[in-house]
Amino acid sequence: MRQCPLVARVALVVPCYNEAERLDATAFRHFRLPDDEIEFLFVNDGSTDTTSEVLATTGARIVNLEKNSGKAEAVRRGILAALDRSPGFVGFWDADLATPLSELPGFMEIMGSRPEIDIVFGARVRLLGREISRRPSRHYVGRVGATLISSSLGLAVYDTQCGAKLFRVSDTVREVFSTPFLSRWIFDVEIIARFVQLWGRDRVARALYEYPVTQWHDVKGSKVKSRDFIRALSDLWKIHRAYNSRR
Ligand SMILES: Nc1nc2c(ncn2[C@@H]2O[C@H](COP(=O)(O)OP(=O)(O)O)[C@@H](O)[C@H]2O)c(=O)[nH]1
Ligand SMILES: [Mg+2]
Repeated sequence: MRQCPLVARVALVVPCYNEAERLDATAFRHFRLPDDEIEFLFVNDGSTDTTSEVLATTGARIVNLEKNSGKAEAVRRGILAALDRSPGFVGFWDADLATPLSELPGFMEIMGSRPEIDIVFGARVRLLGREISRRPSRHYVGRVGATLISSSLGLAVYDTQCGAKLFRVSDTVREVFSTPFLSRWIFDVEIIARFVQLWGRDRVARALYEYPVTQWHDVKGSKVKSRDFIRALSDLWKIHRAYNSRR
């Protein structure tokens, strides 16, 4: 049951790099939360296609980055812009809606009923009765990566790479997003590493909730290539060194 009766304001950042073909502007324009207010903030990350025209039809706030800076920086800049208007919750969501927006009320349900939870990460767990369809190659590579990530962080996190995440706004969130990330590929891991640095591992383990989404599907046109797995491994090592040595 929801503990806080007030209507919350939620700002969701959507990073977009050449998304003209994939972006479903209508889905974003019509989406409403049942109990809360939602504001989308699109970050056009130096797209070279007609993304800016498509984004204009959403009627939402747009942050334009002059040159392509990568998802990590696009999300970070979007979150900082969103925080300017003091929402209660900020998050980010992949433009291809691989996680449909219909999952967001479930994230808010957790935030509303569990005040000790400050971070909700979507998790792609393939269970019967759910619609989680992921290419087998991406699934297995992803599971190897997830296992390495979890042992590097020292946290039993199952899936750091689902593109659907929500945070309860606090000074810690402002600090986590205040400076550029080292990693272009797995900044989601770095987000956790920053929370661990500020709060300690035990508190993060109590404040982070992995929400098993009921629907998730691979959307064609992914910009992630196989060689990015190697880059992700090297980023994981970079994050491990940078944040573990400072702890
Ligand atoms: N800003 C920015 N976003 C990107 C870039 N590459 C991918 N994205 C965004 O990150 C999200 C996920 O990208 P996608 O290619 O679907 O990756 P995948 O789902 O992990 O295979 C989408 O919202 C993309 O627009 C990039 O270079 N810059
Ligand atoms: Mg995708």
